[in-house]
Amino acid sequence: MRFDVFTLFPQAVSPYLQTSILERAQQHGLLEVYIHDIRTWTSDRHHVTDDTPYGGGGGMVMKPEPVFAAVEGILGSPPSCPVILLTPQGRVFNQAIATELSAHQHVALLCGRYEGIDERIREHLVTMEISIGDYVLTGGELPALVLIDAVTRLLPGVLGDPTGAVDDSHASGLLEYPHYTRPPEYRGWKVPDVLLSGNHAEIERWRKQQSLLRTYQRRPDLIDKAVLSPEERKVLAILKTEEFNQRRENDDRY
Ligand code: JD8
Repeated sequence: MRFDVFTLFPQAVSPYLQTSILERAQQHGLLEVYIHDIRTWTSDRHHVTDDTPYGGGGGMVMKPEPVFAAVEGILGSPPSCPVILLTPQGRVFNQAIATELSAHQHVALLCGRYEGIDERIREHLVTMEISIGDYVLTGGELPALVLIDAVTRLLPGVLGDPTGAVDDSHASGLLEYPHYTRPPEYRGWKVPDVLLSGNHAEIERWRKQQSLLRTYQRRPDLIDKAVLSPEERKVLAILKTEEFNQRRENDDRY
């Protein structure tokens, strides 16, 4: 899969792509990322990329000419791939959107800065708008990296272990069970006995139960959406009963 990232801060984007899974995916030819500095597509002497907003108000707005020149110069006019703008006004990114995007051969990512981009870019160049969540960032570079990371993990052959992606918390729709590694006891804190038992059926049951319990306690919204097996529904019903009984015991005391 190929990504073209258009940004005024290319130096903010490249380092993360040189780490672990993303770097390996590129080495294996599964992922190609081209980072384009929008400023190099300006045609004025001072390489101006932003200007004051019409109508007044604070801040600066990214000018249309360098952005159109960059995107169309690299991808043609009109581009044949989706052109995604990272913006707080976009669809909120999730695992389903990541899966949807992973089906594409080629995606362009446009990173804004300042107060944002001239609306004509959005209207006539951008084909999709994505936000990575409801909090305020400084620009679209981190969102672009988040998107590339999430999508790349879904590409065939990227994760060494082919079960890795399906085991991920948001892929199964449930949160992950707790993980432990050596030593078996640290500062008096013990690893749960079941994990040292060597009984793989028991371990799997424990992990499934922990996943359900954690999701039920921390993200009940995910439980409502998750597709649960009859066995998982049974475990969940028991967890709810236990919680109910626990609450009654507490209530009886007060
Ligand atoms: C792009 C500029 C700064 C500051 C309005 C737009 C995404 N989930 C997300 N949070 N923030 C962004 C994001 C923020 C951006 C730009 C993405 C370009 N800003 C803000 C407040 C005033 N601008 C984002 N995706």
